[in-house]
Amino acid sequence: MNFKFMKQSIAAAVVAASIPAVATAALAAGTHGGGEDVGKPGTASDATRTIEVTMYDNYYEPETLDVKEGETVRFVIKNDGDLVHEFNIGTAKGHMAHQGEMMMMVEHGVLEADWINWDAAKKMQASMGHGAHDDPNSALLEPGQTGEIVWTFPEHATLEFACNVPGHYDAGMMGEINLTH
Ligand SMILES: [Cu+2]
Repeated sequence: MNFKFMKQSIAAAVVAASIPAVATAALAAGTHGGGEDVGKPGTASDATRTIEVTMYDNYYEPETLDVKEGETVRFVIKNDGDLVHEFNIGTAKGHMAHQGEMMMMVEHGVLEADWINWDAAKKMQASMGHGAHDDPNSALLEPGQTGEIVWTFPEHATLEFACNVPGHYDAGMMGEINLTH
């Protein structure tokens, strides 16, 4: 993997991108869900099962997820790629908003292609009120790292899991979450 090239790609994506109005509105409201009920953080002891998700450059295994309405699931997420990746549960609209936020993380030197500058993240959090990337619906992982999310799904929602690192969603790094009875 050519990191130099990836960094240039991300920088180019940042320059080329303009953050949609909907993204700005969602950021201002402090929500990633776009107003829709996306579920809430769960407790590990309530989890009915553990689903292992592996992240590669730039796709997930498995490609889609089947979850029961209202189910609490423990996700163990492993980044087996050479790049930073995210596993984020939300609506398509929410992901779009989050992509704008992560673009700003690139601009502030928080998000590099293959590592995360948490010192820069702290500075961004202090000056802008976001950037620490500590949302409970997301795991942002460097290559080789493993993370965990416990999530209680809502009764009705159209949800996706996605990587909002600039360029990755558009490269196909997203999958449907099928909510079943
Ligand atoms: Cu990714």
